[in-house]
Amino acid sequence: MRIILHIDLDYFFAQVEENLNPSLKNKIVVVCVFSGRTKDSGVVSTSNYKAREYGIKSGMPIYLAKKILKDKEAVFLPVNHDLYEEISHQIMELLRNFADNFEQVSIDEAYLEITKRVNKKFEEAQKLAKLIKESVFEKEGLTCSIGIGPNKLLAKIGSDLNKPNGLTLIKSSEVKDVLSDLPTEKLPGVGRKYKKILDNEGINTIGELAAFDVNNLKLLLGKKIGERIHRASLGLDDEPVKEELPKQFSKIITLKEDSDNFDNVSNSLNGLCGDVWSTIKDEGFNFKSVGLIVVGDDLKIRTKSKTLSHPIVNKEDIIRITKDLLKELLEEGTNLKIRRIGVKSYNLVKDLDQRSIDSYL
Ligand code: TTP
Ligand code: MG
Repeated sequence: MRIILHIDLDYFFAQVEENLNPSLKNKIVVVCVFSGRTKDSGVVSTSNYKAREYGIKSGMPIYLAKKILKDKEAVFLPVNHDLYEEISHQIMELLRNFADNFEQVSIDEAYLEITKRVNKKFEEAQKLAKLIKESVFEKEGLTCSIGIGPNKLLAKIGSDLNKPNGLTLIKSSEVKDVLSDLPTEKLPGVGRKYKKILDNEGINTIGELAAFDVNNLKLLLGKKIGERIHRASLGLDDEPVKEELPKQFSKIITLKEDSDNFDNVSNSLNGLCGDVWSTIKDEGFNFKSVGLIVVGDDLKIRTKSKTLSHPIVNKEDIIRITKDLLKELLEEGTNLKIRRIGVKSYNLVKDLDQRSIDSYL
């Protein structure tokens, strides 16, 4: 038997903004990714729970959110990604210390296997989860929601059930009671595509999914996915909690204006390379490959990359390489007008030297 926690910070970006400026706490707050093209182009990144009462959601166009909230006193803020990354990093390092095994899954989410630490006892796990919530609040002033279960699946479902500031335990014996009436899309792995297929079959709840013949489900969704979703509907999941090395780091921006001029475009590479470089160094990696990503005004994506035989050791090298790649791309003479440009680094290796130095500090 395993005991696993899933931790998800509540309205993360918006909660950070509220902490930064406490006068926002009673207001409707919408954090936006402004694309910079026109005043309101872009999408909602996230919003606080007051905004959600009006149906404001991640991914919604900003103009639509503004329309819905036009008679309300709402605050629209631009994302401050560096700040959220930094706070996320601090919290993840804190959480890691509470786990036997740790796996970060997104900027504000992680799984902690705590089986050994709590002697396989759910009551102990609840105490530890409370302690974790207190520690995160004390250190960063943020609330989170925690799900506890015998596997990742039930922990994840649990963390979502009583948001915000929730703490929810789902034991195997409670699966039927807790899951049966939930809509199928609450099951991790059932995205929009599969939900549609299930809806067509009249399967709307997880209980109905669990009662559906597994062989017919495999015919509908494919063998592997059908099997996995059937098991999930019964609360079963064997996925281990394990830390994965990231495969790449990248950053992409939209230019203020489409351009085919090398000087105009290459200027933005200094900042992009600087950002990718500092993220990688902060995370303790080296890398051997650099890629340039370009989206044209035709919205087609073009990439060019270079792999070296040894890790890249200074920021100027990545700037020089991406500028060379940009030059090559523009010289290919395809009338390319660049709309978005990005830099990625991959073929990562752990920067052991840096880690060992850090650990002595
Ligand atoms: P989520 O955990 O999905 O959302 P949340 O933390 O804002 O709210 P909840 O209380 O429901 O957990 O995502 C974490 C952050 O990731 C979120 O604060 C902003 C960012 N994000 C986007 O920028 N775009 C998106 O479409 C989503 C879903 C999240
Ligand atoms: Mg969250």
